[in-house]
Amino acid sequence: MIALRYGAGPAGRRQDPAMRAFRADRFGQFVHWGLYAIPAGTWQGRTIEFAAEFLMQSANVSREDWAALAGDFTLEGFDPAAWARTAKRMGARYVTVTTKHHDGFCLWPSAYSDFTVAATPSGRDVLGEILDAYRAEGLATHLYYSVLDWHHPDWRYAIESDDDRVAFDRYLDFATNQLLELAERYPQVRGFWFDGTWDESVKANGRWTHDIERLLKERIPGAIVNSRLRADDRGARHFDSNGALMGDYESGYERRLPAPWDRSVSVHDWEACATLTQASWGFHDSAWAERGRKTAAQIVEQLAQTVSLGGNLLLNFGPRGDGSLAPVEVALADEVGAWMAVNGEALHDSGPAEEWDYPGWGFYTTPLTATTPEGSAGVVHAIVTRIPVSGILTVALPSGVALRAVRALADGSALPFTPLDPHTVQIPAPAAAGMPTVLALETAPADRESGLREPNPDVALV
Ligand code: JFZ
Repeated sequence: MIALRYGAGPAGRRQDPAMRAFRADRFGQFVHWGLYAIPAGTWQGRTIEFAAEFLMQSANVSREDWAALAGDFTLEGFDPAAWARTAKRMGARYVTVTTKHHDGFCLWPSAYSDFTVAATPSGRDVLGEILDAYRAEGLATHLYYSVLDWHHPDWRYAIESDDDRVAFDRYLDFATNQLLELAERYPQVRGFWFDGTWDESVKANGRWTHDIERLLKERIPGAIVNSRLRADDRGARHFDSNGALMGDYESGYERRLPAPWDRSVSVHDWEACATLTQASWGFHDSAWAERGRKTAAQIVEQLAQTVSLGGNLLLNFGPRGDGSLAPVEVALADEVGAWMAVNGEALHDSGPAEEWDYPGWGFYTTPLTATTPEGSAGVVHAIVTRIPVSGILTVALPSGVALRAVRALADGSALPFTPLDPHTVQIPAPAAAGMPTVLALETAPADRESGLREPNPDVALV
């Protein structure tokens, strides 16, 4: 054990009500909205095939030219109630909103910056309106904050001189002030999602990442903070130099997921984030961004994979420059939502079905409350995402578990199944329907000694 002052706390996995609620929510909406939504990936006629929120950097735009976009932030189509209803219909239970992205523009009228919504034509507290709208729909709210800041003169990528150190200390004070300001203005938020913390300057300030997490939790008891904020005394990120997770949940899975069979991730809480387009978080108005746009079936499959491994999925939306959602994103949300309305029970309030091995044709989940010390009892949901060519779903039952019934979650109808031996069952695969099918596997404890075992001594038995 390396002695660390700014490493992980001793507490381990949180079990308080806020954390349990976050864990049970499983599905959140990420919202990336800022000035970058106005040029939407194109600067002076040149479309840059890179994330829209990076355009200031990728198109080499000066601070002044970028700041001038604030004059076009007119909110003509801004309807946060419509965003919130869309998220709710989709089945998202919380939202994480960008308060300030790398370009430094603040969606709230911060007293510590002149580059905020206060300097736009409406002058409105856009962030406050968004948070109110989501809360009115019953969704929990989290705040995204980029520590990296291309606008602030004191930001440094690395500390290479005393001047850098003095400037960056001023920068960290500024960030502290802004974060405490956010906590004071929006005390109902459930958590903070930090980003832009990968540079040497931040890694050399593990103490700040440690202290700001503590401060925010003092101001908002129960606040949930992602691991991406954190660095330890030695600059280790996410996990401290002893391998312990910092922050409340791991947030490193970005546009990728752990392998379906990799149960090791479920030892801690985690949240993956995903784009709807191939690779842009902010609205990118181009054929490039449309390439690889995800379908509802892909989203549901990712969500099922995530929940089966004990994680949450934060699915990103990039509202347009006028503040309206792109119709294609609303349509996607509604398609996912139509499926979730029928099958969401298999994902919300659910987690890994421990001891049920990855079957290859889909994912197993079980209600969080149904997990007993002996393993899962009651019901296991099988989310069928890949129908075998054979038309047969083979289910390997954990030892001590018997299958009583198989039902289609959608209509409750009972499906036939054939026990092959006490540990293996075959179910006729559902017909391809364009979207995953959920089967509710109703289980009961089995007599562990019952049933004949394979007599061949060359077969390894477990
Ligand atoms: C960051 C941002 O730069 C991006 O604009 C967006 O906000 C996203 C959610 O977060 O992008 C990252 C951060 C981390 C990785 C990749 C992109 N990563 O760890 O692979």
